[in-house]
Amino acid sequence: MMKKFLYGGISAVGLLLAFEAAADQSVEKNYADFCAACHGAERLGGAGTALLPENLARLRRPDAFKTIAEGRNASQMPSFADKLAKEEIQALVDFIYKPLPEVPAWGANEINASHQQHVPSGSLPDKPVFSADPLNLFVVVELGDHHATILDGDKFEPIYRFKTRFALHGGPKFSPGGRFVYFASRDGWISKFDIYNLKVVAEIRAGINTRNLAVSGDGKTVLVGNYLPHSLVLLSAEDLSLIKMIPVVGQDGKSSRVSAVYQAEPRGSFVAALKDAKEVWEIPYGGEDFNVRRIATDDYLDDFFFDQAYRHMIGAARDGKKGLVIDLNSGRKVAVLDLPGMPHLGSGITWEYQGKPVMATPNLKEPVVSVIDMTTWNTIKQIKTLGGGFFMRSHENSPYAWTDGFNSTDNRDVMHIIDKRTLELVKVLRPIPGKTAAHVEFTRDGKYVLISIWEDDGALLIYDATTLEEVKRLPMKKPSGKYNVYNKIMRSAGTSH
Ligand code: DHE
Repeated sequence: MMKKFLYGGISAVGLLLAFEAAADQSVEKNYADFCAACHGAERLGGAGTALLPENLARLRRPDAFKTIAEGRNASQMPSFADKLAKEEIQALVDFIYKPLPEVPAWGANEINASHQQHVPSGSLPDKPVFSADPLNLFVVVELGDHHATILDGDKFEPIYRFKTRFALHGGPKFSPGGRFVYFASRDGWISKFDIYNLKVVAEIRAGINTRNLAVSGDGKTVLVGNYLPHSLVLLSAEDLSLIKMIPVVGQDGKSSRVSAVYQAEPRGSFVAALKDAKEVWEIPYGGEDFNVRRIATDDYLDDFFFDQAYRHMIGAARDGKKGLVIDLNSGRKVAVLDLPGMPHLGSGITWEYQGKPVMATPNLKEPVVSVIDMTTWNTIKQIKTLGGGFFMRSHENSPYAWTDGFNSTDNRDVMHIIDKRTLELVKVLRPIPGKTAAHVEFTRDGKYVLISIWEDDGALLIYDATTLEEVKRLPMKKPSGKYNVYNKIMRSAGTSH
């Protein structure tokens, strides 16, 4: 028989349960106070990722502790060491590795039920309702209040501003002619916007926690890669109706998040990298089967991009120091790249240097831009900068490549200008001293450069790409990425595709 100890009338067992309940309550309160705004009240993700054991397979508990205490490099995750005691952080770590009693299903039924066709397909005029050059428009994502602005790229005047879904991330993707643009929000909503008619025409929720989307080169299909559930979702680009959901399971039988998906038009396929399986999947989009070709890789790939011919994919693991080059024809690794501080790989750009194609990317954790010869895959130069950078952009008509210091501690307000002919840093701009400057995109003709001042009361600054002088300033709410229709649909070597 269990011996009972009484403390002021409460048994030891009762006291223990009361302690546990209080601890649970305080961890839940801490989660609600410090984590839920980004990671979701139910840990299913929001502006931040889903925090469930099935999504934390690659993060060891001590690293989770470190992340909460110190923040996560190259993300919006701040440090909490000054707000939470070590025991509280440890309790949060234990909390996020506890399985949820039930993870909500997000299969075909839920996806279909979320589908909203606001405007019947084909019912709107196929001429723009504005006079600006439809190929020199910019879509500017304003994260500050979850809006997007359609901007005239000649006059630098906003044409239309509209509310988007919560927390868009990654580049919106255009239909082949540039009339439609597709957005993905971190919480799974895919929206199709008719630029000519300035209307959201269809929406669907393809996942609970989504990575990004790609639109096929023939404009017929959209592929969405998810963190939660572990799935790829194929949609009709016409009305966003569901074609097929593909559960993502590696050769080892374990399910995996999707790191990123892109379309490779010259190959007629989508390519997806998996986050928890050392595999890349290629999915031809021409037929109706969408069968998966699996390519085994040496490491996990957290993101990737292609050479201009789409023969090679260049990927990197978030925790690695190396990039991998995979020949998509043979399915084999052909080179290992020296990338000292992990790129946010969508940042890579290419150009011709001394008759050879080169790729360049900033590194998030090191203040250098790596320039790599794409014929030998050797590093030609590491150009020193004032801080780790997120994004890099150029244009075929400009001798300069621009990169930020967004991931540095002291130089988030700088913009570096590199001469592509000499690989020298030729100028450092501080557009607004003390204010974060990030993400650049050129106009269609390469004559102007648009920069974000990444602050709630931020701005879009327009620079002359030759004189490097500011010519115009437009107030905006934390503008993040901006995307030029022409440069994107023509797959300019100076920008992301
Ligand atoms: Fe991004 C693109 C991954 C954090 C702003 N980011 C991408 C893409 C990937 C990616 C795979 C390419 C998708 C595409 O364009 O289709 N980003 C990641 C991360 O793994 C990382 C480091 C952690 C995470 O939170 O997921 C990360 N990214 C951020 C941010 O913290 C940024 C600065 C603010 C935000 O929105 O959360 C940010 N990412 C961007 C932007 C692009 C992007 C603006 C599009 C760049 C482009 O020009 O195409």
